[in-house]
Amino acid sequence: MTQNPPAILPSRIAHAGLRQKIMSADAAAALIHHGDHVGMSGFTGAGYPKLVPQALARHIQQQHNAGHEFRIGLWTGASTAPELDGALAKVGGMDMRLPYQSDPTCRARINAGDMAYTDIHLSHVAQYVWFGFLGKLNVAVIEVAGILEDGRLIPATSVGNNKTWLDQADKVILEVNHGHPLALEGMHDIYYGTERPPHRKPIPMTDAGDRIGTPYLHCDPAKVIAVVETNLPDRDTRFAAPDEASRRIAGHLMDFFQNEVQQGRLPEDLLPLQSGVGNIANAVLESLNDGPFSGLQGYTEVLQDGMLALLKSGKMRMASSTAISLSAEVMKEFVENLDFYRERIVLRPQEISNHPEVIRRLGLIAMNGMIEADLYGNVNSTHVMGTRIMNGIGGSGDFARNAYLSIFMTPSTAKGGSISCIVPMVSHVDHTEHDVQIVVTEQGLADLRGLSPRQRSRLIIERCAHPDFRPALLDYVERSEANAKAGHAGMHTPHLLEEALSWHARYEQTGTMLPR
Ligand code: 0RQ
Repeated sequence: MTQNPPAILPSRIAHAGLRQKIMSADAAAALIHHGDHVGMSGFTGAGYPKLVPQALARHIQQQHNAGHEFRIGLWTGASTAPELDGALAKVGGMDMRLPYQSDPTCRARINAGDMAYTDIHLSHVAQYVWFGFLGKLNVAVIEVAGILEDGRLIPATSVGNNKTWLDQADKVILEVNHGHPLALEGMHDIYYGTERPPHRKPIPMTDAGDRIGTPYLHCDPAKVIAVVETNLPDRDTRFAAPDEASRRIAGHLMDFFQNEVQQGRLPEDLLPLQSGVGNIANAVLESLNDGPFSGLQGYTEVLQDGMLALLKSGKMRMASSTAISLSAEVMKEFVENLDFYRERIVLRPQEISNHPEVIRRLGLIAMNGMIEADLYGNVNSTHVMGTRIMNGIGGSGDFARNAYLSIFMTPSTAKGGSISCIVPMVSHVDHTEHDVQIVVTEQGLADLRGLSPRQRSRLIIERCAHPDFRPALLDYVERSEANAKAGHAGMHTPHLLEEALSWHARYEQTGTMLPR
């Protein structure tokens, strides 16, 4: 691992020309026009612009009040925060959004049909934009920790798609956040070596900690139309203390990892860990801190409290990510000990943190949440009852498809036990049976590797389904197989087509999936 020495920075905005472009957020927001495609920074509540989006929302509201149409297409790294997605969704200011969101107001708009949402693999976004599949990127709005004398940018707490937005946008607005510690400088690794096919070369990374780029984002100062100064913290990403279900899920995974090590299928320090968003993922990382494994590595897209705790305790020796998304309390610990963490954390563009080539080469253990799995191991991560978006696929597909081990986890029931998260057929498929190796609920863990569909269905029911739903699931399997044996359907993946989604329909009609 080579570290570039931090550059000398006389002030946060050391470039004389860019200092001339400092203006208010309202003045900067007024430079964005109706119909623009706007690429903003931000990944899971980290490193998003805080003032310009809110000023833009005010501007849009004024335009609407005056009877003018005003909507933008908003592209980001991943989810942001109420000051960005929330503010713009509230005023109906977006006609399309990509590639991932988790904001309640934004979600409600999408599900009401008021705005379009393009839910795509996070590793695909940059190349969609390079090749113009999404149209022209008009404006980039990027939060940074500082600007060097020569115009290079010190990234903030996430990198996401910022490199691509800065390269591709016609115009750039920079939000320089004085709240971010300048000691972030040197933590990032921005790789500028990606070529377009057919000229691509291997990404020169063989270890999760390798540094293959530069700590700074490049930006043509001539494209910068505004610089706005802020001093506001990132979203406080709070985690619930692990509940009983999360603890049991984590426990099943620890037993599984230990057995894999004993069988010689995993090394004693495991393999680089990818961990998804949310409380369960965080609880699993907390369990690793109490577990027998050490010398761990992280290769993930979002670094949450649990992973920082592993770095702090020394159980994890390094972590690569594209964003640091912490609770306010743990952020304080991070900032106070930045010299320690700068040696152990690398923040990369999401086209590299989520790159299939690197994920496959490093041999990741990918652990992600899901909404439901079916009897054959297909997984729905995104749609409630098949039609309403929750968040989006995010990076889960990038990791699941290419990892050495792909694990999906959920409590066995949702909504107070009225919904079974193990269903006859998933109501939407994000990860097919071919990309799902381990399914785990608080009930137990099903290792699906090498099993045929009919072997999988019995194991998933026995290990993962809640006892309240097991008899009905088994009954479905037995009747599906009898129907197939009678010649009415195939025996490879037996289903009763008219009944396969009846559990979801029953929930929509009666408020419970439980049979009457
Ligand atoms: O809704 O809060 O209204 O009660 O879904 O569920 O159990 O709190 O779980 O926070 O881990 O989220 C799949 C959404 C799980 C997440 C998902 C309801 C449940 C609750 C949340 P309420 P939990 P989590 C890295 C990788 C896709 C993206 C991804 C996710 C809410 O993990 O978005 O993995 N994954 N990215 O009640 C109806 C069911 C349900 C259900 C749960 N079967 N039916 N509702 N819920 N199961 C990060 C990035 O890519 C950026």
